Amino acid sequence: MNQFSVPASATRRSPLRVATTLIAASVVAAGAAVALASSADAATTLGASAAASGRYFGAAVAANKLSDSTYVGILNREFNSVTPENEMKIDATEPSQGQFSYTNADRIVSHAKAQGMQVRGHTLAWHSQQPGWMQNMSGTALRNAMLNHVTQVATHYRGQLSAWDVVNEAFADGSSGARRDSNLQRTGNDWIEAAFRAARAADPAAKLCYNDYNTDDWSHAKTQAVYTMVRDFKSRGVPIDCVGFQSHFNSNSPYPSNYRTTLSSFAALGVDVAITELDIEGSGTAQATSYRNVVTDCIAVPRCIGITVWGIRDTDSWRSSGTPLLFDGSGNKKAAYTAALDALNGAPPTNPTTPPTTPPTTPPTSPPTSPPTTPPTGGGCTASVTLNQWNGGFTAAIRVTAGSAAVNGWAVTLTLPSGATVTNTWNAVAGGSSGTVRFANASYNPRIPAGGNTEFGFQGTGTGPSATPSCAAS
Ligand code: 9MR
Repeated sequence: MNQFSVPASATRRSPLRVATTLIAASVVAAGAAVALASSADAATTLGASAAASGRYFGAAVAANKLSDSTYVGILNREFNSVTPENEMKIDATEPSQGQFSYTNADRIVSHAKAQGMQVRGHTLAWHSQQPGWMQNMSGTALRNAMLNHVTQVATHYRGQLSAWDVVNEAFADGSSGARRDSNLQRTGNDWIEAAFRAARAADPAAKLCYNDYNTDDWSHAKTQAVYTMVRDFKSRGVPIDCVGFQSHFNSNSPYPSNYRTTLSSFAALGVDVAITELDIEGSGTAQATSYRNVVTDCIAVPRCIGITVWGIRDTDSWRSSGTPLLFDGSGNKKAAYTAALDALNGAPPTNPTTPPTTPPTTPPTSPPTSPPTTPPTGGGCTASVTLNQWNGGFTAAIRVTAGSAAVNGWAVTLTLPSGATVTNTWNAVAGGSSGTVRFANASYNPRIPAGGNTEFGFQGTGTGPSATPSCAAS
C-alpha cells in the first residue's frame, strides 16, 4: 500500500494514574556502608531503556498472534506499551450499530495488564475501517452515531488506557492543507473537537491524541495544517493532550531531516508528542541509521513520551515485503534493533531535575585538585516517592535529598506490597525485585551536595509502594 493512498493512522500511557506523594523520611547515621555500583547501567531491552528516561517503547499487537510463543516472547521481553493493531477500530468494536464487541481488544488489554504494559487505544473516529452501517450514514445521524461510539468505547476502557487516538487521519495529503473529505467531515468541521470532548467526558484519565501520517516533515502542508488545528484547539480549550506521528517511512516518504523540528514545534504548543506507528522499509546500515535518527530525535524532545513500532517481526508488518521492523521473521534482532537500543541508552532524562546519565569524568575516588577544608562525610538523607499507579502496574519516582552535609553514596530501602514486582530501574541499582528492596546509587550519581537532591525511579507490576522509604547515606 502506498503511503499516499493509505486511508489511514496512532498512541500513549495509562489511565487511572493516581499521583500519590508519599512522605519522605529517614535520616540515617553516617557511616552506613553503601556499595557503589560499578557495572554499566545501560538497560538491555527497548522498554527498559526507554523507561530509564521516563518514556515507553511499544509495539502494535494483533490478538490472533498472542498464541505465537516467539511473538509473545519478544513482546514480553522488549516492550512496555502496546497498541491493538486492528482490534479497537470501529468495525471491530461496533460491527452492528449499538452492538459492541470487545473480545479481541480485551484479550490484548488483559495481556498488557498482566505484563505491566501500558495500552494505547487506536482509534475512536476514523474515515476508514468503518462498519458497513456507518459507511452508509451521513449528517446528524452519523454525527450522533460517531459520538455514541466514542462514548461507549471510551467508557468500556475507562481508566485502563494510557492514551486514545481519538481521531485518526483527518487531513488530506498533498499541498492543500485541507481536511480530508469523508462522511465524518461532511457532518461539519467541528466533528473532530466534538469527538475529543466526548472522549474526555467518557475517560478523563486517558491522554487524548490526534494521530496522522505524512505529518513528519515540518515543511509539508499537511503537517502545518495539523499544527494549526492543534494550536487552535489549545487556544480554545478543546481537550487535546497529544499528537501522534505515525512515521511510516520508505523511499517515497523517507525520514525527514527536520523531524526533530516537527516534534519540538508541536510540543511547544503544550501537547505531548509520540511516534505511534513507526516502521522504516529497508535493511542493514541504512535502515539502522534511520531508526537511530528517529529515536535520537524523540529523546531530544522532552515531551516526546514514547515510540511505538507497527509490529514486532518483519513478517508481522502490514508492509512485510519492505522488512521495516526491528526483528526478522525468525525473531532475531536486526541491526536496526541495536541502533534503536543504543540511541535509547543515550537518552537524557525527561525530567530536568534528574541528573545526567553520563558518568562523571572524574571517578568518585579521585581526590579533588584543591581539597575542601571540611570533608563532606555523612549527614544523612531523606527519600520521597511519587507514584503513578494504573491497573496492573506503576512507576515510582524517588527523590533522594541530602541533609546538612553532602553524601558520597546513598541507598533507599522500600517495601513493596505483596504481589508487586520491579521490572526495571533507572538511575539506581536494585538489590531485588519484590518484598523489601534496596536501591543503591548508580556508579555515576553517588554524590549529592548538602541540601541537594537526585532522583531515580523504577517501574513495576502490581501495586506500587505506599510505605515510607528509608534512606541511608555514606
Ligand atoms: O496494520 C493495519 C492493517 O493490519 C490493517 O489491515 C489496516 C487497515 O485497517 O490498518 C493497518 O494499520 C494502519 C493504522 O490503523 C493507521 N495508520 C496506518 C496503518 C497502516 O495501514
